[in-house]
Amino acid sequence: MWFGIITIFPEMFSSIIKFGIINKAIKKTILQINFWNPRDYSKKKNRSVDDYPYGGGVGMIMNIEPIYLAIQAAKCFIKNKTKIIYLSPQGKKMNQKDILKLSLNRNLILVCGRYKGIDERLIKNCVDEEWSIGDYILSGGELPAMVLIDCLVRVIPGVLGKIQSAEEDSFSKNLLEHSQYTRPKKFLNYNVPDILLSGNHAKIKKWKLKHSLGKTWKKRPDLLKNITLTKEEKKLLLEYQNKYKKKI
Ligand code: 4H6
Repeated sequence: MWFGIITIFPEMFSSIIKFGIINKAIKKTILQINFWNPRDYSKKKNRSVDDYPYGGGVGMIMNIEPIYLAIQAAKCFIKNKTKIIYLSPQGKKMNQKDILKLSLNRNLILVCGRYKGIDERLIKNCVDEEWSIGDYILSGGELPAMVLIDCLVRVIPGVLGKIQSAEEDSFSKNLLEHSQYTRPKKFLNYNVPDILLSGNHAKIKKWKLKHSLGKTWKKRPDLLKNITLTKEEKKLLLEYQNKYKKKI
């Protein structure tokens, strides 16, 4: 997958490029990231890329031209079909389903706004999709762009290995993961649930599903409204709920 990033702060991205699975994916050439800085396309003496808003008001607005030219340069570089994405608080709030859909693109150009955002004419005429990472305000689109890249890279086949398919299973079911444990079996007086140490794979599978359902019911009941449970799943959740109610 290829990303062209339009940003006045390309250095911010070193935090994700240098570490973890993004770094690994770049080394494996599964992932390529290139930058275009609107300042390089500013025709003003001081390389400025912002100006006062028409109609007055506080703050500055990013000029259309430097961003337009930066996008053109990125398009010329990649040549192939590419979608232009704008990260903004006004975009559609993205979820894992949206990520899976976006991951079908080979190339994406991510436009990172600063100041109070970009001249609307650029968004209307040059942007294909506007996305938000959540209902809160950041000082720039760079962090949302990094969030999007991280989400996309980990669903590219061959980046995560085996873990991924398992993880996708639980997410495609729209459930939270069950609790996880590792060595030691006992720490202070805290124990690992007996079933997980039993070696009985059928029982363990049931336990995992039950606790996946139970966790979702306890922490994110809104997710349960979107799915229909099988008879077996209903039974397991009921068992979990009865045990939980006895404890409190
Ligand atoms: C575009 C337009 C995305 C980008 C305006 C971006 C939150 C998200 C930005 C702005 C972002 C998100 C600049 C408007 C600062 C408010 C950059 N914030 N803003 N939720 N900020 O995905 O002032």
